[in-house]
Amino acid sequence: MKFLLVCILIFSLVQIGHSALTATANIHVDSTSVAIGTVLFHQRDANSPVRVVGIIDGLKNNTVHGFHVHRDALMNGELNCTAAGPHFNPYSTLHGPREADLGHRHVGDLGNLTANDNGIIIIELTDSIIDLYNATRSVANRTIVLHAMRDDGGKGGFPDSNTTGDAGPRIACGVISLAMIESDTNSQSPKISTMVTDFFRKLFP
Ligand SMILES: *[C@@H]1O[C@H](CO)[C@@H](O)[C@H](O)[C@H]1NC(C)=O
Ligand SMILES: *[C@@H]1O[C@H](CO)[C@@H](O)[C@H](O)[C@H]1NC(C)=O
Ligand SMILES: *[C@@H]1O[C@H](CO)[C@@H](O)[C@H](O)[C@H]1NC(C)=O
Ligand SMILES: *[C@@H]1O[C@H](CO)[C@@H](O)[C@H](O)[C@H]1NC(C)=O
Ligand SMILES: *[C@@H]1O[C@H](CO)[C@@H](O)[C@H](O)[C@H]1NC(C)=O
Ligand SMILES: *[C@@H]1O[C@H](CO)[C@@H](O)[C@H](O)[C@H]1NC(C)=O
Ligand SMILES: [Cu+2]
Ligand SMILES: [Zn+2]
Repeated sequence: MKFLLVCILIFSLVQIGHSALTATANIHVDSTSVAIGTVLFHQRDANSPVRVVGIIDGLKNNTVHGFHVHRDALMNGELNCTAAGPHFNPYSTLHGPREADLGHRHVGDLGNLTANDNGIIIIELTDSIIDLYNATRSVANRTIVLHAMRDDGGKGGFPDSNTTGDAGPRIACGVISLAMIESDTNSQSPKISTMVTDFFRKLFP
C-alpha cells in the first residue's frame, strides 16, 4: 500500500509536463543502507510554496522527531547522517519552529514529525521558506534528516536549543535530488498526461 502510493506519486511527478520543480529523497537509517522511506518536494512555480509529502517507516510508536534540511549533501555513497553538517542556515539565524518567519528559524527547520501507532510517519506539509527555484533557499543537493527526539523549536532552554532544537542524534537521512528540470514536453499521450495531471492537482491543489 505504502509502496504503491510512493510509486503513484513518483510516476505522477515524472509525468507532469508543466514547469514545476520536483525533488526526491530516499531515506535510509543512519550509517546503514537500510531504506525506510521517501520524501518528495514539489513546487509549482517560483512563487508557490513547496509541498512536502512522503512516508517513513520502521519507527517506534507515537514518537516525535525533529525534521530538518541539513546543509551538505552526502557524497560518494556516504551513509553517515552526521556528515550532512549543520542545519541549512543561509541567513545565519537562530534555530526555530517551522511556523516562524525567515528571520526566526533556519531555512531548513521543518519542525516535528510524529510516528503513528504503527511507527509510520505520513508526511504532508507545505512550507514557504524552503525552495527549489530560489538558489539561496534551495534545498536541492542537501540532506533531509530525521532525529531521535522532538525539536523544541529553540524554546527548550537546552544548550543546543538555539542551534538544533535539542533534537538528539540523527536516526535517518537522505540526499535531496532535483528530479525534473523545468520542462514542457508534449511527448506523452494527451490522455494519460491529462489523467495524471488531474490526479496530481488533487494531491497538490
Ligand atoms: C552538492 O553538494 C556537495 C557538498 O554539499 C558539493 O560538493 C557538490 O559539488 C554539490 N553538487 C552539485 C551538483 O551542486
Ligand atoms: C560521521 O561523520 C561525523 C562528521 O563528519 C564524524 O565525526 C563521525 O566520526 C562519523 N561517524 C562514523 C561512524 O563514521
Ligand atoms: C506498535 O503498535 C502496533 C499496533 O498498534 C503493535 O502491533 C506493536 O506491537 C507496537 N509496537 C511497540 C514497540 O509498541
Ligand atoms: C531568494 O529569496 C530571498 C529571501 O526571500 C530574496 O531576498 C531573494 O531576492 C530571492 N532571490 C531570487 C533570485 O528571487
Ligand atoms: C515539537 O513537539 C514538541 C512536543 O512533543 C513541542 O513541545 C515542540 O514545540 C515542537 N516543536 C516545534 C518546532 O514545533
Ligand atoms: C537562545 O537565544 C535567545 C536569543 O538570543 C536567548 O535569549 C536564549 O537565552 C538562548 N537560549 C539558550 C539556551 O542559549
Ligand atoms: Cu536536524
Ligand atoms: Zn535549525
